[in-house]
Amino acid sequence: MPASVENWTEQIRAGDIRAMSRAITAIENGAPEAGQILRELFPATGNAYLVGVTGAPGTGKSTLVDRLAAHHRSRKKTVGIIAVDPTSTFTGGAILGDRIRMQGHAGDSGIFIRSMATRGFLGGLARATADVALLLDAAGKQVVLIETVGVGQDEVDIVRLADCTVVVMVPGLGDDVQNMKAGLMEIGDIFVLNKSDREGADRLDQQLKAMLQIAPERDGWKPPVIRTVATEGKGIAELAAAIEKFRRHFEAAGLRRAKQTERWKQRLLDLLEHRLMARALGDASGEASLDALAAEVAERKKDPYAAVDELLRRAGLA
Ligand SMILES: Nc1nc2c(ncn2[C@@H]2O[C@H](COP(=O)(O)OP(=O)(O)OP(=O)(O)O)[C@@H](O)[C@H]2O)c(=O)[nH]1
Ligand SMILES: [Mg+2]
Repeated sequence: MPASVENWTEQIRAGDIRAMSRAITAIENGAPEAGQILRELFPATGNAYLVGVTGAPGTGKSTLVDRLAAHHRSRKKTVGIIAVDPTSTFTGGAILGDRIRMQGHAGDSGIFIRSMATRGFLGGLARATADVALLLDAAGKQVVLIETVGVGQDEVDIVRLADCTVVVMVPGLGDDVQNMKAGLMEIGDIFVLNKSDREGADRLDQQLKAMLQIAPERDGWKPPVIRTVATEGKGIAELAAAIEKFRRHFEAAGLRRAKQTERWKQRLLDLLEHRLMARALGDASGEASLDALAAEVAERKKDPYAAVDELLRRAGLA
């Protein structure tokens, strides 16, 4: 291992912000150093508690994450925040708003905030997010909060990384529990009814609770509904307490290891898939040859099975 990488990982472990930022950029770009660094860091991971915060756009996820972070900081816990936007292909726009909102933490070295968006045609945002979470873990962040929008496959994959998933809902979006995406109900360990200062909060509260009543219990845990007004910091302590209760429930029931094994199984599959794809298509000419083959298939000049055989052969995999 080059001395520079060794140095770099030491700086990350010490929580050096510049070293961490550079490593995250390397992860996002799929640079070879990223793999080396993550290998070096891995033995130092496994201590952070990962909380996923998801929900429809504008429900107040960033505000909640910001308040939760402040809650932990007031208890001297170090915090990492990853704001993931699968709908954006570059960092900016709405995410920039998050940065500005979170500037209240500027100058606090106990908190590290990073936005991530999709890069490259091989995708892999969930994989990059998982790697960044490992990096924050190795850097000693005790709580890692991962904010992600919506319920697409990317988001579900991202949420799967978390030890605890918080689903955020608000009254008056017209998305009554009935026509809410089923996916959200299934992934939530805790439901937050944010903007509970707004009209319709009681009704949504009742609907949610009725729905959760009939939902099958998972591992002896009944997801609670926590009412918050994130902008005013109301309900934040209750939310933090619910997350803590969930953590202890899993530890007491001895389920944490089983859940982690399942999580690593998913990650290994994801890493394998990515490695194989990268081998078949990874270099600069990869996307071009994929486009060319796709065009041939679309024109019925070639069948898709032969096209994949060709890709595998070129990569020396068949
Ligand atoms: N009335 C009220 N407004 C809130 C509350 N929480 C957040 N907001 C406002 O709702 C708007 C969206 O909040 P964000 O925290 O950016 O929501 P988000 O879910 O992160 O948004 P995206 O990341 O764009 O999906 C902002 O104007 C907040 O000030 C709340 O509890 N009550
Ligand atoms: Mg946000």
